[in-house]
Amino acid sequence: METIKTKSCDEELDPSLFRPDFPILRKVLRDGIPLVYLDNAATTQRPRQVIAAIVDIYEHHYSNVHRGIHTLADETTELYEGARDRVREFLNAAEREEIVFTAGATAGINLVARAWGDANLRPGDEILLTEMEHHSNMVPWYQLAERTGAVVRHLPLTDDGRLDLSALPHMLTEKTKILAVTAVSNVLGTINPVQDLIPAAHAVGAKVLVDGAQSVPHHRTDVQRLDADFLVFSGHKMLGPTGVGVLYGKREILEAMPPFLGGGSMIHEVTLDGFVPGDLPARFEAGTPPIVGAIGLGAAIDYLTSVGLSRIESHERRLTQKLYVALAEIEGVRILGTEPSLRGGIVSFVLNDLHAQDLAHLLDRYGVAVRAGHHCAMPLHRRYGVPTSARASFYLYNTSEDIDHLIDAILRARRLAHRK
Ligand code: C6P
Repeated sequence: METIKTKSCDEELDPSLFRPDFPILRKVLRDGIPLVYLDNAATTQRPRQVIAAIVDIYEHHYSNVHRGIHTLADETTELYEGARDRVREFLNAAEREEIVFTAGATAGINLVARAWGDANLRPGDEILLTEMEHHSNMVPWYQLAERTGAVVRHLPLTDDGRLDLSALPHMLTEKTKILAVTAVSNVLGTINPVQDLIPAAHAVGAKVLVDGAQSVPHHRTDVQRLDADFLVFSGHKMLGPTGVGVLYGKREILEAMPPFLGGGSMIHEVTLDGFVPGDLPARFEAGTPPIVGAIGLGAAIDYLTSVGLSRIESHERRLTQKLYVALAEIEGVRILGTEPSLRGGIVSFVLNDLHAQDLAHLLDRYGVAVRAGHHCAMPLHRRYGVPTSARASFYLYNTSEDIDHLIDAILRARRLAHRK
């Protein structure tokens, strides 16, 4: 295993120390233009240490898990279950059985909507979402409502991109069976007060699912302190591989849930008459699980832990502050959402004279990678009266110069667009 440069916890994060770990950041695009990667909310890049862990397993240990009685099967099972231990520790979950490996955040939400939702919701019950949810935290609940006759409601947003908590008392009621809310908006960057929403939901007897896709990679998450019932996230947004994610669920809730996917590994016994489901967490990991993905995620957690999440968070806050101020100085720019101190490292914006997708295409000419579109949050964009936006999002390897490049590229893109 390669070593990772660590620094004292309170020292400001210096991205130049970590950038050499990310081979792709050395990529030079056409005409010798260096890559400026600002699309981290979509997916992050991987350090050598994570790539090495993946290569290591394929070269030295690889087999299926939990099945074989041979050396490779034992080694791979040990690595896979070791990754589960890393995730448990990272989230401060009470027990390793509460960590279910999934294909990603979307798969985790669908699992809960199917397994918990189908078993617990009745016609007229309410599912409370918010208007800022990613489609992955909307569509599975709409599908659940269609199956069960439950009703979906949405907590509204303020004009400046926060949850409108004044609506909470009449939206969160005894009818609410589950509140599903993102911890950080993938468009506005807003950090939601999930620590207050969870006790409020529990007070009316509702369960809470936290969509941690944009929070777990950037902010310290303690599921016991939060008292979250469910929390989901994806490995690829935190330096890990694609195709792996995590569903955290409280043991007593997971134990009471019927399995969702059926297949190998999730059973105690199968007869010609039926089956007896297995124990946690295998009950929810039918079939061959994302073995290499999970092990890669474990390596990513090691990397993030050694850098320090609080330093990553402060670093991103500095970058966000700088970008916010610089964008606000450009004429005709509208930044979606709230002030920098209330948001993570995500800034979405629109220009009054250039379509977001056109802007992103032009930025790419200057080497700057941002996302443009509705970011899988169409209702949110509708709420703010724009069909799409451009989005810059940061991670630990982004530098202050990346923002200078972005601003310079926006100004050049605008000039180019108007020259045509
Ligand atoms: N958002 C973005 O560019 P998956 O695709 O399963 O790894 O993650 C889904 C998901 C769920 N919740 C939130 C808040 C998210 O941001 C995402 C993924 C990416 O914003 C891809 S659309």
